[in-house]
Amino acid sequence: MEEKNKDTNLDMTKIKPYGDTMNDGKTQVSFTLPVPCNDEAIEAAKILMRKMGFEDPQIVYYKELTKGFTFFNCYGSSVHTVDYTNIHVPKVETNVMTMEETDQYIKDNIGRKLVIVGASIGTDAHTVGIDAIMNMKGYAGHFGLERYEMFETLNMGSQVPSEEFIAKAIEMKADVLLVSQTVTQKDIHIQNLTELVEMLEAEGLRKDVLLICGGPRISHELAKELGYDAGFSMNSYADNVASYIVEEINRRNNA
Ligand code: B12
Repeated sequence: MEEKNKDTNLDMTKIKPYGDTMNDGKTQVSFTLPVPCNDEAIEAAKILMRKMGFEDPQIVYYKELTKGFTFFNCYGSSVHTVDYTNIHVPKVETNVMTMEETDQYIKDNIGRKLVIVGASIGTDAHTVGIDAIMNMKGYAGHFGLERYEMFETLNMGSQVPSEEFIAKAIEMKADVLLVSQTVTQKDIHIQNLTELVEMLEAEGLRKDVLLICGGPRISHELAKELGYDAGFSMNSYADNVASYIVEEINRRNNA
């Protein structure tokens, strides 16, 4: 592109995707159409791109996945913009402490070990998320909750039925329940998370525990909507969760 055609204006009330130059709107989209892999399929993909708000659609890769299904990689320029200045996302607000500071905070303010039980519940077989938060060795340079002196922890792993999870929480007199959900197909995570809350309420336990969920497609806002105290998503670490736990339990103890 010639220098004189470059748009260098950045208006935070009207942001759009950035590819080569400011405001060019360049976006990559991939999808599959349930049609045979031919010229009509490519045209259908371009029409769909225009309907989705992309100018100058280009199909840069396409391949038959199986008979009657075609996969596309497309480029296009988004015509839409977003007012970034008007976005406010609810999130867990915590003063993040180190492991040593958190242990000291518990000794100074709570005066006993806190019991934490975690699991990936329901049909969900993904353990890496809950392990990242709980495992002794930690994740991405952040030690997990098992390493904290003032936490007594149990990581029950994956595919744990809600009944078993609750039974263990009762047995261990858990202060905190950590629930992981990774699979979101057909909103199975909503179903699993809701079922757990309902069972805790039915047992009269909901108010006695700090109930936290997490996963790549969980937000704090969704967690609150589903009846959880907090939700953590990608790029959250044991120290974020630990700091929230101790500050919140201390706040509740003093309420
Ligand atoms: C590894 C993996 C697997 C492994 C899991 C092994 C194991 N022991 O966990 C295996 C091979 C078993 C697997 C199976 C399946 N998988 Co899989 N899997 C993945 C993969 C590649 C990585 C997930 C991962 O480990 N991420 C790393 C961790 C550290 O990240 P995280 O989970 O986001 O965790 C962080 C945060 O979210 C948060 N967090 C997570 N949990 C919690 C909990 C609490 C309390 C807190 C505070 C924070 C927190 O903290 C963590 C650290 O920051 C993803 C794709 C991807 N690249 O993400 C697909 C993916 C998650 N899998 C997927 C699918 C569909 C499946 C299967 C259903 C496939 C199938 N048809 O059989 C099955 C699941 C069957 C079942 N019953 O659950 C889809 C899910 C799509 C969706 N939106 O639902 C993905 C996204 C792949 C894809 N693109 O299609 N999978």
